[in-house]
Amino acid sequence: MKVGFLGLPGSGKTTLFNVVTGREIDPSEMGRAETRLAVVKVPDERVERVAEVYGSAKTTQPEVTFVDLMALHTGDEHSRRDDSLTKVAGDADAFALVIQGFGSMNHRGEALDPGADLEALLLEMTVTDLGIVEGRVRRIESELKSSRDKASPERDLLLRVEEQLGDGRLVRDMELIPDEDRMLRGFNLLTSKPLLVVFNVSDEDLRAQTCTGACTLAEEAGLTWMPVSAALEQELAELDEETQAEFLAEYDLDGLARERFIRACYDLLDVITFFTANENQARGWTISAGATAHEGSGKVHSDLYDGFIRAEVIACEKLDELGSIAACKEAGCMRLEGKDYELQDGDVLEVRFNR
Ligand SMILES: Nc1nc2c(ncn2[C@@H]2O[C@H](COP(=O)(O)OP(=O)(O)OP(=O)(O)O)[C@@H](O)[C@H]2O)c(=O)[nH]1
Ligand SMILES: [Mg+2]
Repeated sequence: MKVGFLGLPGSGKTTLFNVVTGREIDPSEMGRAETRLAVVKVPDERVERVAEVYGSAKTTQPEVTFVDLMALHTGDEHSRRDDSLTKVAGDADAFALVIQGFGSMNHRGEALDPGADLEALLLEMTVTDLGIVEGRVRRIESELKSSRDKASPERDLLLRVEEQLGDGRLVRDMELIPDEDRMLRGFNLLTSKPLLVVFNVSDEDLRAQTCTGACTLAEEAGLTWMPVSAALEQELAELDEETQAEFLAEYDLDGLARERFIRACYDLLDVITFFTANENQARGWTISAGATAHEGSGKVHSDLYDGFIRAEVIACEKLDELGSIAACKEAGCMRLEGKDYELQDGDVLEVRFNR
């Protein structure tokens, strides 16, 4: 799973990235344009329990990749739009839109207006997508000119996308049939991905768990949002657990920004975790809810995917309760499932496959 951080200049992307990925603060990175990438283990204590039952020598926690992207500049700040952002950001599964809600002025020296910034950011993403779609439509139409066949389902779909974007709506809100969805996926349109709005707010707004003047706007756009204070959390990361707990209690927050953010990404993407284990290693894997045992096996290794016969599946709670594989087999809790079995959160998977 890969989540990209997008935002206007100076909104706090790099600070939040450092908070979420637990990286050291490097002042020379502030305001730098290139993208940074970090893989974060998302500790799931169930991995340890699975390892215990299997006697695994080592454990590997599920991973999420975060990408600190370059700032998006709004319309008049740059002369030429290109698809470079889509190139670096395109393979993200979701975007966190980091909006400045602290201080009294934005990066251009204007009065702070997080709502306007959110609108500007969405508009910029929309315009970027429009550029890609229009370019493709033009190419298809010029190809059609020299061909006898004048029909193109791709062009028809792209024209619908163009209309959606032209109306200021996001591609992810379009109703698409699976074929259309597949056709669009290759374009990696920014507004086709799940979006999480992160308001980087002031102390007062964090206490009130709001972002003055902007939350309703996010809600109207159908977007999930959360308040954080990246600067505060950065300081907090240096302190001991007791002080952190006091802070969370005082602000009535159910976790550090890092935890709340990762949880929100999981919810946004509807992610579940499954496990694999043998005597060498117990490992957690994340996958979209609704994925099949076959798809899960592909996350682990392409050999398992290609040679998939069936999977033995057991809920990790059951494994924990009964204490051994033998006991699980005896109790009949170990199920044989085929390719199309829908993975459940907490499943431990043993794939039988042809080598
Ligand atoms: N008061 C306050 N300042 C913050 C907060 N988050 C970031 N800042 C400050 O805002 C400035 C910009 O923060 P960055 O994290 O570099 O923002 P960015 O979005 O990565 O900026 P660019 O990469 O230049 O677009 C820095 O001076 C930060 O210290 C916050 O929550 N509160
Ligand atoms: Mg930055």
